[in-house]
Amino acid sequence: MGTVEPEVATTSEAAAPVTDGFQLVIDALKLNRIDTIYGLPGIPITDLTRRAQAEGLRVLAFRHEQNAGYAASIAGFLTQKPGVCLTVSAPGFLNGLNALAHATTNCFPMILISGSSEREIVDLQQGDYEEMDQLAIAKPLAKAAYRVLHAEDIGVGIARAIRAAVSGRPGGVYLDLPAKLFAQTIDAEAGKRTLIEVVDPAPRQIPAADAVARALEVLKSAKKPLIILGKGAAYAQADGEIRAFVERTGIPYLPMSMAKGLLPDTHEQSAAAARSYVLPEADVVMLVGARLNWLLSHGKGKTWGGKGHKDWGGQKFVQVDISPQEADSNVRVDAPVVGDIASCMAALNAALGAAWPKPPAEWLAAIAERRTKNVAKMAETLAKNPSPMNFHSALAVVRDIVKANPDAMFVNEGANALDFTRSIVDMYKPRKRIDVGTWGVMGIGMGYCVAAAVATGQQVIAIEGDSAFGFSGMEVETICRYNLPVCIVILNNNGVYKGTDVNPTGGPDVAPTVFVKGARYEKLMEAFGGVGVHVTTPAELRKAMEDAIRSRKPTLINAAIDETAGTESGRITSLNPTAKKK
Ligand code: FYN
Ligand code: ADP
Repeated sequence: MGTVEPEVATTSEAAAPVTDGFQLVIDALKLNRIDTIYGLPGIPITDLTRRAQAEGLRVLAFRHEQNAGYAASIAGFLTQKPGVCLTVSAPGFLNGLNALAHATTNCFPMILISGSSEREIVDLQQGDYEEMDQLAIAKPLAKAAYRVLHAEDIGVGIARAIRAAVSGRPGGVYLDLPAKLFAQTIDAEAGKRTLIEVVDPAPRQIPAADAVARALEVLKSAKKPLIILGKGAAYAQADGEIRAFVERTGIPYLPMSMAKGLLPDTHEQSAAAARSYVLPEADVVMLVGARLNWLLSHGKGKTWGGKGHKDWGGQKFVQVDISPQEADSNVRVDAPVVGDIASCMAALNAALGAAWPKPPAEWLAAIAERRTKNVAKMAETLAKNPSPMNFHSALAVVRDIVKANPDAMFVNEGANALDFTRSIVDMYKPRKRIDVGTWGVMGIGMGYCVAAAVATGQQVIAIEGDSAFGFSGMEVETICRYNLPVCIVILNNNGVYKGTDVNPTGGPDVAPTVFVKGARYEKLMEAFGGVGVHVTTPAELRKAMEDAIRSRKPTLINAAIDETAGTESGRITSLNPTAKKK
């Protein structure tokens, strides 16, 4: 165990103060107002975590690097500053890679900093401790990847990493720091001069006036216009401009999962409850920070009114995005507006004019009719109180609790636990809902909880499938260690999708989708000093959630629900080649 080294060490032969690699990394982060590190100590970065903490950075140590990485990635989404994840070499680095790729895929700014082994030995493949060419491995998964070999270059390395992470389309950046670098010493004054305070790391990108005019012209031609808001719109923190545009045009909008709450889900222009009606019916669709990827059926096929799987439904698309390459990635985009969303929406609002015609009344009435019908159907389902409790009766409680606590951060992962929650639990404020994202990944849960609590200071509510929770469950120790106001609700139906599969051979192993029946997950929280509650009814769930929010204590509520509840692959059964609709 090393001791904490002084900020400025002095060599025996020279009186001039010197600094070292550890210190320069910390100084460079601080200079750029990066105040939190999510990571896991070990060789060669243990002293970096100690010294960073001694210097006033918040260093949050996790039990597995993947969770620290997911935390960093979502901190980037929530704050527009790169979330930093710090790991050891080879295995720790590899554990962090999943999150790095996740950040890149989801357009979240994140920097994965990993210690690495001695270059000379790695390159000659002489079998070093944790030998691995990490830079080469990280490159295809990152938006950018850099290695720093000399202490004098640390300032440049951190500056480049920050710019790459947050400018243009945000993404994951890898920064390779070999062990030897940390111990290098240089003159302290000279070292200070090498540091860079990044000026304007995410420069505004103003859209061209003709692109804005074209977009409005296409929109104006619509009989059935629709706006789709994606998580890029949430990231942009342009909430006022977005809301103004939606309300001034009167166009119905559909929030993608993490854009829920950008306008309150109860907004009269929300078409969320008429999704499968508006997508094929709309004639002009404006995408704001949303890609036409699988989550939007690639803009074609039956979802969009096309005749076959790949058939274009005939819609025109307007796409507001920071990436000039995004348009036409799946179907033709008639009016790309390239720029940052804040600047684009401001320009669109400025060009709207006072007399923008509202969409035809028949379109709005048809949507309202579908919405009213679906909302009424949902209300009927939620009012039931079956025994045992099921997804709906549990989520009816969660819906009320979130309504009463609109500032709470909301984490959600699972299959059915994700899909039911998304459509049942309304969000009221921007950037409150954080979930599995572009990949539908399981495992973001506890990392997101930690980062959401730390980055926002708000109460966190996590709705977890029992399978999803398992990917990061050990981090309840981290949540307890930092005493974070996190209330985890596990919707426990004894398995993946549901708990009723049987082994067709009659052999001793249970089916691959089945877990220990009646597992007592709440005891995991109790083991570390948090509050664990086992509930079987909506009333018990309500009380447990209210207690958790009132006390702000780390709480895990194990909500036992009907093990027959749930469908294979939730709402995305069509992607599962062998799924039987059950
Ligand atoms: C939505 N809906 C509502 C409401 N909101 N009804 C009543 N009231 C309210 N407030 C209705 C909506 O109209 C839909 O019905 C239905 O609920 C589902 O809405 P959702 O969730 O918006 O739509 P859908 O079709 O599920 O969206 C497609 C999707 C989504 C691909 C965007 O499924 C998704 O985000 N999936 C992510 C899945 C994932 O990542 N899983 C993790 C891997 S799980 P209809 O209009 O009648 O259709 C591994 O197995
Ligand atoms: P969703 O899954 O919610 O549909 P996506 O992740 O598919 O959202 O899309 C997000 C889009 O937002 C990406 O294409 C990305 O380039 C874009 N984006 C991210 N940040 C900004 C920003 N500040 N300004 C403009 N576009 C942005």
